[in-house]
Amino acid sequence: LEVSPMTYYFLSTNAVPWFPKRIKDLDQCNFLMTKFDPEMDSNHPGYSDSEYRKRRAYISELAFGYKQGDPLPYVEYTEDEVSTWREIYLKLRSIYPSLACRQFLEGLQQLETECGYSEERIPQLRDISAFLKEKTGFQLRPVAGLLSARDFLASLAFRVFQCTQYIRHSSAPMHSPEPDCCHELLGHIPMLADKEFAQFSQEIGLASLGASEEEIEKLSTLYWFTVEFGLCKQNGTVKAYGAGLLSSYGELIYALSNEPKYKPFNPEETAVQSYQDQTYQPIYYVSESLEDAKIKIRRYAANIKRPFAVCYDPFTCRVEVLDQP
Ligand code: HBI
Ligand code: FE
Repeated sequence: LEVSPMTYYFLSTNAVPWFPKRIKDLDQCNFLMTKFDPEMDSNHPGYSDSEYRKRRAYISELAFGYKQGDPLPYVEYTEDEVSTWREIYLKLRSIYPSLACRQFLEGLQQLETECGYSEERIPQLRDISAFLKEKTGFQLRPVAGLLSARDFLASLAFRVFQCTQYIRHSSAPMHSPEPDCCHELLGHIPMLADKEFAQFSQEIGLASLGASEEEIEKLSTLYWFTVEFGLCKQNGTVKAYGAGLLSSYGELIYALSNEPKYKPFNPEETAVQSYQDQTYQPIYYVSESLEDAKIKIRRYAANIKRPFAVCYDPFTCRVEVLDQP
């Protein structure tokens, strides 16, 4: 795992790593990973497209300049960008009814009627954030790319979802090696409109605060096999609730094709399963229901050893740190 200089300092002195206590502290949770950056990675589909890189640099600046409480940046998307979005939206929309879980379909439906989701335009983070705030208390914050697991998970403790605002390169509309607005807006946002799922996400976040590097690695693996690639049973069939699946036409079909391997979701086992992010997953974890996944994650989190306990106060948006009895 790549860690920020601050985290490295705390870990090397055996201290509890710094973590955000107030929502404003999320301005400090901005350590980006270099993996998949179109400026650094010659395999990135946008690597040799200078126009694309200029566009990405512009949208990155909006995220770098953002401070908690600022209005979310508005991006005027180009024809080319909207056409990439349209292609993805229409393709995925056609298979959601048979493959996505109920909570996702309900969320998407609401986003279509209340938030302007359609193939015609890329929805704005500002509108989505206001919508989510009313539904589940989640809010968005713009981010320039792939964040460190520690910083990404910490924001979930405050019901803040770090959201990229750029779109993938038009030469590869069906696959993106890094998160982009199609992944966030189609994969994650509909699920975050569900109360139970919002709570599930926040609990993973709270469990990560001040955790050791080993625990962060395990929590991010759990996150990977649930929030990103999770399957769950519903009315006797298996449906997708993971955002990595719900934003990838090819992998969504593959994941439910009976071709890959399936295992029942069990946090202790799932947390140490190896995974890769270059191609489809060879294995998926299936939970009995979303509620069951939430209960199991909660039990797992309660067993993580930390010399303190944390408690979120929604009135002040602060994390209270308590001595472990
Ligand atoms: N950063 N911007 C961004 N978006 C994500 O979805 C994301 C991330 N960093 C880490 C991460 N997801 C997870 O894979 C876990 O490591 C927490
Ligand atoms: Fe994601």
